[in-house]
Amino acid sequence: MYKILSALLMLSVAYGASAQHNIDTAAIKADDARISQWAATCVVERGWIDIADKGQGYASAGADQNATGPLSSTTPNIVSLGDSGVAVLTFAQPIKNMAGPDFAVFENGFLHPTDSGLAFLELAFVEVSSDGVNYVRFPAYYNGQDTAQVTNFTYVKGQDYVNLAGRYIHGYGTPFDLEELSDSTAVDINNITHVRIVDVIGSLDTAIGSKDALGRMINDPYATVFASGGFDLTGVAVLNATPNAIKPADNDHYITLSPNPVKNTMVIHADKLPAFYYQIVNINGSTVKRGNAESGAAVDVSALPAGVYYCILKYGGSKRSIKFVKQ
Ligand SMILES: [Ca+2]
Ligand SMILES: [Ca+2]
Repeated sequence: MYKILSALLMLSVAYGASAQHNIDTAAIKADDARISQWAATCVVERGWIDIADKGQGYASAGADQNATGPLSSTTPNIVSLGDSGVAVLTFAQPIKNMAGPDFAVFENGFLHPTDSGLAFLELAFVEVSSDGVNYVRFPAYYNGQDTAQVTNFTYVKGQDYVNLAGRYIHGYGTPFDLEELSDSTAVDINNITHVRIVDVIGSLDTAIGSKDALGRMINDPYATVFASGGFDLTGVAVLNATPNAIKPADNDHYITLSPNPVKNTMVIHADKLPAFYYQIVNINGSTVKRGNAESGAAVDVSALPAGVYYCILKYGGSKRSIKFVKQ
């Protein structure tokens, strides 16, 4: 206990007060109304208690099935991955790329006792596959300091970790948007069958540590010499921002938005459709505007905050989603 308290004191001096709370609007709460399913199966290949001292064996806390089904509402139900450990999860229904984030990964991090801008977090890479063989990793970025090793007593800022699971505390999932992988030919982002979670080896030693998408060392707690070392997976939730699957592009109904990016007024061109219903959804999956329209309709978007949106058009039982940027 003394050790923990002195570590806290040291850290609060080093970091000072943090303005931004660990939990922001992008975090996915475990009871989010958009959650349509949780992982059905989980198989873990445990990593090392300490990758630099393999004689200590593998992490062993928790059981694989602790990561399936909804999050436990009481104590975190974990399975620990250990250094470089891997979890592969499958789902009753394939995950599709819908408007906004498509799934969220939960870990058991916790807040600093007095500074809600800091938290103890353990991070993991996230990869997806459409066949269980070929995986594509979400590009991960670490923007924090890389001079002092983050240890088992260090609290960090979650916003320094981008596209890394575990960036939020227990009960709040890190969102992942398949749209970000739309250029990848190795997976079908409308048919994701497997999600793979890979523990970040937090060591700043370039010989053993994990690197981000730009080749930078990721500073994550190391060494964590326990049976519960490494990323502690608690669950993976699939989000379903809109009730039905969006059909792939339909050549019979060529639809465009202009201008894109847009400042004030956006025109929806859909010459081959007599009429349609449109819905503008923000990156969090919330509908910000909707209505019935015909091709050439001008939609006033001047009041929307700048950012990425999706315009969803529904017609004759079909649906089409087009991304646009509001300036
Ligand atoms: Ca998406
Ligand atoms: Ca780790």
